[in-house]
Amino acid sequence: MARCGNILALGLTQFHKNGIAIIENVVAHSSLDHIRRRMLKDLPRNLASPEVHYNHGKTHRNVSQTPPLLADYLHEDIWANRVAVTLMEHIIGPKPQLSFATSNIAVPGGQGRQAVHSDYYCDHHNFPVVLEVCVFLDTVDRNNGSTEIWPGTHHGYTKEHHTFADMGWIRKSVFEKRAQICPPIQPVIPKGSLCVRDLRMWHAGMPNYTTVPRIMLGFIFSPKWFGSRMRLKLPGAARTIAESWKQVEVLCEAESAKDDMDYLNFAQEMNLTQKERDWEGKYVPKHGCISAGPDDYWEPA
Ligand SMILES: O=C(O)CCC(=O)C(=O)O
Ligand SMILES: [Fe+2]
Repeated sequence: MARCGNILALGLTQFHKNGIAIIENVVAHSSLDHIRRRMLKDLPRNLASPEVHYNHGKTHRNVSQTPPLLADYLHEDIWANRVAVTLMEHIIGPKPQLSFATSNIAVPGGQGRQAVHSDYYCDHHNFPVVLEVCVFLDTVDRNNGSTEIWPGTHHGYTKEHHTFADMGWIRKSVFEKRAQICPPIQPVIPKGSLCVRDLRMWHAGMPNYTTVPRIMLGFIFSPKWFGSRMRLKLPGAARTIAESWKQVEVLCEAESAKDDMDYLNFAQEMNLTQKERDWEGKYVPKHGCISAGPDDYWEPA
């Protein structure tokens, strides 16, 4: 018990100070390897698809890929990890809702890097509400594209500091100033860890200099009162498993997907507002369409 108490106290301290808590040794390697094998097998088909979703431009080769949404792959220690959920419950309240699942793959051979950005591209409350659990399927470091993170940037910044209305990229003058107080880091994160981060915290996808794709799964949680408008689409058997987890509430579309669903073609749209998306209106995140240039990222002097 004491040990659990310590982890919780440490995790909460890290989270509130930095906007991210990294917890080691909480995911079974067998769960990670199982999903990793399948995703590596899916990757060529994802890259060949006309619908492939590149983040921050094509040349950087950071792609989103839907993880396998099949019953066998719904490992609870990844999708609804109890240590992560306990930490989240102490931040955003009981039984967080899971409404979005995706991944980012840093494909070898990419040029450049991502812009310094907050994933919270729109107006938000000034306290922690939307959290992401990130799970790397292998150890990450500077060499294979550990995400650059900007500790403490979940506080004190808003949409006012963004370059574009709906992308979350941070103005150069703002991140240059921040770097003088607290420069970013690329942490080493051992396999079996997970990260709980505040969606407001700045970060940037980095190059993968190895020949092995770096895969990071991302699961978005929010409190019930927030009323996330996003929904997962799971086939019946997977949905039954997800809905059996007592510690979280998994939000699914009203109708389950067919058992032979091609999950690679189901890319969820991000909506971090409390309203339905206005498909006709001006609010369309253009995250995937524009390449980041040197004015969008930070380099030490
Ligand atoms: O792949 C990564 O390390 C980060 C990706 C990311 O932040 C994004 O696409 O929004
Ligand atoms: Fe991001």
